[in-house]
Amino acid sequence: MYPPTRKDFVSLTLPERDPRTYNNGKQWRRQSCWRKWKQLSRLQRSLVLVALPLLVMCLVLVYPRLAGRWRGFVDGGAKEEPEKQHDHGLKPVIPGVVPGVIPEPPKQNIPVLPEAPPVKKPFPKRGPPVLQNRAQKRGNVSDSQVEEEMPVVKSREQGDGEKPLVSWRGAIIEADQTTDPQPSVQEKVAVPGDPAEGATPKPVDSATRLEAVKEAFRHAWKGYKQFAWGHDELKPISKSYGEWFNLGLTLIDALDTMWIMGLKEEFSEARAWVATELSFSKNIDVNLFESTIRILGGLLSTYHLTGDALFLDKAKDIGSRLMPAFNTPSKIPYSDVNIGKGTAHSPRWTSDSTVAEVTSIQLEFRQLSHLTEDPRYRDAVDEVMRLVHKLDGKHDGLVPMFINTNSGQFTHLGVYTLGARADSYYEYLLKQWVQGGKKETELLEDYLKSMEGVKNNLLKKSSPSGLTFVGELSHGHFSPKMDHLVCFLPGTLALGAHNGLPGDHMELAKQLMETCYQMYVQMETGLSPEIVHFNMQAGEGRDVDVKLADRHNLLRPETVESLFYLYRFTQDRKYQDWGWEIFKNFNKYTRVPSGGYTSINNVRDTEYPNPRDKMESFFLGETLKYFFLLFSDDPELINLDKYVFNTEAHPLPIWPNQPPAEV
Ligand code: DMJ
Repeated sequence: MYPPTRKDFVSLTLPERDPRTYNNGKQWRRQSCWRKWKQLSRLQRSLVLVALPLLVMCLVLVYPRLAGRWRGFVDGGAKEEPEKQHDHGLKPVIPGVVPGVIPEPPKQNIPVLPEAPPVKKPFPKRGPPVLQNRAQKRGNVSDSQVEEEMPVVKSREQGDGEKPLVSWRGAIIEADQTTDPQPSVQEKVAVPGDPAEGATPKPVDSATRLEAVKEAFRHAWKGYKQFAWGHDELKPISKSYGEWFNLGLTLIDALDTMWIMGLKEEFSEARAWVATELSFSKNIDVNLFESTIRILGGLLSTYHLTGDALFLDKAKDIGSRLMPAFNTPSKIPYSDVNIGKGTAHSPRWTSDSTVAEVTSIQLEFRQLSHLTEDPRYRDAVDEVMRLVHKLDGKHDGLVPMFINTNSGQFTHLGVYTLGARADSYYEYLLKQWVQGGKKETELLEDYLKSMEGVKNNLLKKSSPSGLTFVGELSHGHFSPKMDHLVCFLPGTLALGAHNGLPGDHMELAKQLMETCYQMYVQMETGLSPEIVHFNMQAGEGRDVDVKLADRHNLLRPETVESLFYLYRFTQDRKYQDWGWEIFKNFNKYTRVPSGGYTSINNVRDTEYPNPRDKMESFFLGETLKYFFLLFSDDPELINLDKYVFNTEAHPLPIWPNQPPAEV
C-alpha cells in the first residue's frame, strides 16, 4: 500500500520565459545565452575566449581536406583506403540506387576524346609509367565525363617544389608518406620479345613466354616474401602488407600455382609455413565464400596435385570451421563465420546473402565430402542448390543478386547481371555438373536455361564495331554496362561446348572473347578497366566508354582465364598472342621494381597509372597461373577432362577419379 501522501504523477517545471518575448524565439535565445555567459566565472570565460579562435583556425586548416574527401565520395571514386570488399560482398543498399550500379553524375557539356582508333588497330605505343601515387594529369577523359581536376595542395611550411601534399581522387596523402623513393621513370622491364620503340615485334616461342611468366611469379613472390610474408596481401609500393582474414591468403592461394610452374624452392618454403605457422584456431570473422574459394579450394587442389596429407588436414580443419555458416532458418548460409568461436552471421545491415556467394562454394565442399567420406559438407551445399533451383523470382533463368537467410527467398528482385554478385552462380552450375560426372540434370537444366536467358535479355552488339557484349537488366531497363568479371563467361561457355553442350555456345564464347580482349586493347595502357559501358548508338563515337570511377585494374584474371580455355579447345594461337600482349602490359604498368605487382587506378593514363598499392591474392592464385597454362602447349598440364577449376583457379578432380595415395 502506498502511503497516503504519495503523489502518483510527475511534476514538470517549464523554464520561465519573459512573456514579452515568448513569441520571439531568437531574441529569447540571445538573452538566455547572454545570461549563461554572465554566469560563467572569469576563468571559464577566458578559457572560452582562447579556445574559440583556435577552433576557427583548425576548421579553416582542415576544410580543404574535408572538401576533398567529400568530392571523392560523391565522385564515387576510390577512397583514401577503401574498405576491403570482395567481389560479391554485400554493401548497404541505398533506396533508389540499384545495387552494383554507381549513379552517374549529371552530364555536362564536355570535350570529347578524339575519334577512337579502329577496333583492330595496331598496338599503340605506350610510354613508361611512373609508379607513384600522384596527381592525375588532365586530358584523359571518359567519353562522357569531364576529368576532375586533381589539385596539388601545398602544406603551410612548403614552398614551391617542396614535398607537396597530393590530392588523389579526393584523398589527401603525403606524396612520400607511403611510397619509398621510386625511380622517376619506371625501370624498363625486359620482356622477351618486347621490341625496341618502333621495331616490329618478333614472334616469341612458348618456352620464352613460360619462362617470362615464371619470372613474373618470382618477382611477385620476392615482394611478398620480403614485405608481407605470412600476411594476406602485399602492399608493394609501401613495402608493407594488408590483412583481411589474417590467414596468409596470398601464400595459400599461390601454393598450387608454384607447383604447376615447377617452382620447387618457393613451394617448399611456403609448405613449411603452412606446416608450422598456419592456424585456423583464431577468433576472427571470415567471409564464407572468399575463404572457401581461396583457402579451402587452394588447400584441396594442392593436396590433389602433391598428394601431401598436410594440405588435406588443413582443408578439413578450415572446412569444418566454416560449417556454422549453414545454421540458418532457411539453410541459405550466412556470409560471415567466426572460425574460432564457431558462430556465423550476416553483415550488420542486412540478413541477405549474395547469390553468387552461396552458390559458388559447392565444388569445394562437395570435394571435401568426397575425400573425407563425411557427407555433411556436401549435404549442406547441395541443399542450397536445391533451394535455389526451386525459387521464384528468376527471369528467364537469370537470378537476382540477393537471397535472404531467414526466408530463403530472393530479394531486390528485378536486377539481372552476369557480373558481381551473380557471376559464379552460372559458372558453378556447369562446373558442378562436370565435377559430378555429368549426371546431375537439374544443374545442367538450370545452366542451359540461364544461357538462353543471357542470349534473350543481356546480349547486344556495340557500335560502330559490332562487338558482342553482355549488359545488365534493371527493372526492365537494359544497361550496356559490363564488368570485367563477366569475362569468365567465354571460358565457361567453351568448357560447356567441350563437354557436349550446343555448338553455338562455342561461337558465342569466341565473340565474347574478342570483346574482352578489346576491353584491354582499347585502353591506353592495354589493360582493361573494372567496368566498361558499350556504345549502342549507331554511327556515334567509339565502342567502349569508361566512367571515371571505373578506370581501375585490380590485376584480375577473368580474361586470361577465358583465353586459356579458348586456346586449349581451339588451338588457335591468336589467343596465346592476345594473352602475351596483356602479359607485357601488366609488366609495363603494374610491376613494382622492388618486388610485386600493384593494382592501378587509371588504365587510361600511360604516364601515371596511379598505383593502388595492393597485390590481390588472386594475381598469384589465378592470373599468373592462367597465363602459364595459356602459354603451355601441354594438354596434360591440368587436363580439362580430369580436372575442373574452381572460381579461384584451383583445379579439383572430376569424379570418379580417386584421390592420390598419400605420400
Ligand atoms: C576471384 O576471387 C574469383 O575469381 C572470383 O570468382 C571473382 N573475383 C576474383 C577475381 O577477379
